[in-house]
Amino acid sequence: MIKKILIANRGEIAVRIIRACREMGIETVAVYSEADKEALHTKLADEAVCIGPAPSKDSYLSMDRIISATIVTGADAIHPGFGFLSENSKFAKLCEDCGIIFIGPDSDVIARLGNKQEARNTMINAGVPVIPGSTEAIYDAKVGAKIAEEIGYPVIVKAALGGGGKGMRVANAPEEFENAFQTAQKETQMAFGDDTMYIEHFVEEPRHIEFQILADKYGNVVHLGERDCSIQRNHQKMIEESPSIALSDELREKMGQKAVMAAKAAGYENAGTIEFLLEKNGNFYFMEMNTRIQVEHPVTEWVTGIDLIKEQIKIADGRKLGFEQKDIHLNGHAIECRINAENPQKGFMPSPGTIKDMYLPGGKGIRIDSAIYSGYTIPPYYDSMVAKLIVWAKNRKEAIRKMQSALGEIIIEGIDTNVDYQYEILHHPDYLEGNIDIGFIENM
Ligand code: MV4
Repeated sequence: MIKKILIANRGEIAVRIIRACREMGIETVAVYSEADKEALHTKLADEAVCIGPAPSKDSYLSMDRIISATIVTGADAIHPGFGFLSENSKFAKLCEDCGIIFIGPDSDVIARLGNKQEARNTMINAGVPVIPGSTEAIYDAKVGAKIAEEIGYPVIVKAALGGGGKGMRVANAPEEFENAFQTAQKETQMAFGDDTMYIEHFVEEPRHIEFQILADKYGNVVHLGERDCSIQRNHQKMIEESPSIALSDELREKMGQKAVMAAKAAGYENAGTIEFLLEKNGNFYFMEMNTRIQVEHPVTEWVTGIDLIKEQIKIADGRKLGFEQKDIHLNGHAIECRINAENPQKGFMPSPGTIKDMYLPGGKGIRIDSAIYSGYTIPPYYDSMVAKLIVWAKNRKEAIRKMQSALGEIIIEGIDTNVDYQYEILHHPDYLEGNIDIGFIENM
């Protein structure tokens, strides 16, 4: 049985995991960098181990140091949170080899799904709809151009090891292909030390719809409905909601079934997310599978009533899922706004520094997941997300009203934030109508 968990992360997600552990009677170990001595996760955990200097590569990305801290403190398991080592198959393998429970899927499953080209083929074989495109790895622009012609323009060239928008280029016509391919491939080589590419038809003006799944060690898989994550900027999500108003009950059931099929085909265990692109005509396509807990998991927690972090821990501990698909119902509407320390007026430039004073809203249907406090100094080394504001109400209209009101109450002094920008989105006529796609921010 898991008695002690080391949390290989920082910020609000580390705090979120510590809280879940405490409620379950599990001891917690925080790891922190020299820049995070005063961080909330360092203070809240039962034990805290300094694992190195501020730069992530010397601390939160240092596999040896994190494994050492786990062994020294006698923790049974590691929760990787999101980002950092959470989708690193080498790290998961290292945990397995050291007899430490990695709270996530098997290392080979992470590796297989991390290769988007392989993941695509897994889904084709499983009967999950994928975007029309190549089925073999492509290394050569000439070969690619022929395949692009067969797929039909516009096409998008993607990195097999990519995701999150890196190593991706669109070609609208044959004369753009070679340049798009070479640029994407160069970027891919630089970012991943690999130049394997694949090509898909470019889907225009889709929504980003993702399905949350849970899978235990015994082959039980359920989906927990969807999140609409179309409001994003440069592949950074800003607002997420559940359910999506673009889905009818019929479409939800169809996509949910495919999400479960996808997880089963991958031999998946633990919490995961199937990303789909949804076209205006209702066609949907598998894009990627994320093998971690996600930033936006609270909206799913709120409409399903299921604590996803606790479920992750229970699954890793070998427990059977305590519910079936028929037990899961989406109730009401939840919206999350990510609060970042950044200046929208200055191209969203990060704005680290000391929080001189702050006031965060509360009340019925309002949840804040954050790791900031008055007097805290946000270090410049890590992600700029400092809080998540999540609201719930019985329908979308009321949830929007609640979010508008809550955003209006936030005071964070001493640093710049995107709160006013979020407030603007929450009053935009297209957002209010639910008339959104992945181009929303760009076209705002
Ligand atoms: C696409 C696409 C359109 N067509 N693939 C962006 C990140 C990576 N996960 C894949 N991405 C996309 N793939 C095809 N065939 C559009 C995007 C895309 C996108 C997807 C989801 C959310 C925001 C996005 C912003 C720009 C592009």
